[in-house]
Amino acid sequence: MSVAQTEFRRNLPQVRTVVSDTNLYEIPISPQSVKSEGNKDTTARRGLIALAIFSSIVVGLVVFGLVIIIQLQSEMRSLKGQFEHQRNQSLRQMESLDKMSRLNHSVELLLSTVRAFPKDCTSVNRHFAKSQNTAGGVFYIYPESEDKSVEVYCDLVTDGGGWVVFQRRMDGKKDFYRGWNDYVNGFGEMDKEMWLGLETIRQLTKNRSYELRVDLEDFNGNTSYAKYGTFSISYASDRYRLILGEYSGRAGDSLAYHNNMQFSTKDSDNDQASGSCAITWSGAWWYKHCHQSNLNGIYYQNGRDGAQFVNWHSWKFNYLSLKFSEMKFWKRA
Ligand SMILES: [Ca+2]
Repeated sequence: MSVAQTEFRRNLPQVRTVVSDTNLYEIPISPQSVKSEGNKDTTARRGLIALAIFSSIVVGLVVFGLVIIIQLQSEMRSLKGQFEHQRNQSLRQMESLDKMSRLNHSVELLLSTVRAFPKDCTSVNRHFAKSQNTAGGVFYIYPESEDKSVEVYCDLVTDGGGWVVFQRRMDGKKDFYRGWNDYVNGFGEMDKEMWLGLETIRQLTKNRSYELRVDLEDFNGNTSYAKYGTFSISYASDRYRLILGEYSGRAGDSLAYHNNMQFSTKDSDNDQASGSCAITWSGAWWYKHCHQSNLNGIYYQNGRDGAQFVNWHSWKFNYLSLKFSEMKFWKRA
């Protein structure tokens, strides 16, 4: 097309083609009509933009909401975890407290039993001593039943402890030259010079097997001991005969000579001598013809040789008087 033709075409009125039944017409398009089309396009675009903005906002809100929900769920899970942890911790603490409470109850029960009715010196507790010192203390024990107590001194230290002390010499303050009834019933204070009593010794040793231990000390501070694997004494009408087991120790065996002998006092001669050993040697013992030990003899304040004094012949190989003696028995395991 030439420039002239192009110019000619630009000057022609704009037309639009109309199809009517069988004829084809071209109708000029007025400028008003063209303007209206343009406005419609603009409105549509604006609508689309508004729609896009609206959609973006909605999508943004939805995304924001989802993020919040996810965060809340995460927080909830975290809180739930913390709660579970704390609950488990509390349960564990409650279980521990319950266990401790039950343990305390058991200990209290045990202590009350021990406090109330120890059967012998192996089950006493220092908390419930009537009086005590470094070596032991005075306790009530219940060897037969809960109705009948016996006051004894328990040696809780020597040779593992648990010994019932039934004889002690330590300072000469108590007179041991006494008659039958005193030796049957006992005399002295349990934590000082004392004799527990033949009947009590009989009752405490008659049902089970016991060991005997004799602790000795001279006036120079030397100590020694003798032990016997079994120890008991017979009943009253048999005059509390001595029944001993095998000897062990360092002091020598000065009691085997007296094994199977009956007990004698100055007013009850049950020995095998023609006279009264108790009177001759100023004591009370399981005398034979008469003795190799005399721990209930006269207390002499300094070491001195004499068979009437407190002595244990096989330790010193004479009758040197001793400063200290203790006789005690312990329940064999
Ligand atoms: Ca005699």
